[in-house]
Amino acid sequence: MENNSVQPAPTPGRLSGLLGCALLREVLCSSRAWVPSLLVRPCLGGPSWTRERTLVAVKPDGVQLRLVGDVIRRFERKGFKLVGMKMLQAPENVLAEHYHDLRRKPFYPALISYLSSGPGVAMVWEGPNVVCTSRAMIGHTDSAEAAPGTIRGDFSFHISRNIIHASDSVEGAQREIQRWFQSNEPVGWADEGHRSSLYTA
Ligand code: IDP
Ligand code: MG
Repeated sequence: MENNSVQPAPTPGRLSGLLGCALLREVLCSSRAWVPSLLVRPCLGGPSWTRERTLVAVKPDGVQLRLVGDVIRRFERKGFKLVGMKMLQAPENVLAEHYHDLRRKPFYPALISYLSSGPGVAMVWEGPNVVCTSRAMIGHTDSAEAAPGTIRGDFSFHISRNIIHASDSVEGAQREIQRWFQSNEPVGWADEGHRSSLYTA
């Protein structure tokens, strides 16, 4: 039987596919100014197993739709580690601080009203490249454009009710975790499973 284990050498067509993939990763994860609303942490190059934490929050519409479990399940199945979680009715002043950059947008009053309309669930997730990966998992801000398979793509159809928040940069994640959690609330725990070597490399 033929041995298929050797990868074929890049042909021009295959090379352009690889470049396309690299370009997509660059668009999703680069810090360039032309994609400010996406991600600012490069996924390409650099240390692969940087330990990171990010803030993920199921918004009030996600709680109403009983999606908290689905969100947790997706992040756990991905292999990320849940180190903090609480349900809270977000105070308007903290929401105003959180969305300070959007304060002049026409939708801002409705956004604050929607997010303070009921309880949400704030979580801290830890893992290699968790900031970048969680942005990919939640999908495009505009649910109408979010790909199937992403959380917003699967559970929401409108930008004004897009189910979930995730920090968009490592620095932003640190600020947001401090905003929504006391310093002693996230709990680090030893990972003794098969992924432990990835977290400590
Ligand atoms: P993100 O949540 O994907 O990071 P941002 O641009 O930071 O997107 O916007 C924060 C939130 O503001 C969005 O998740 C969404 O709830 C809301 N939002 C953003 N743009 C619009 C809009 O055009 N109409 C209504 N709500 C919006
Ligand atoms: Mg944002």
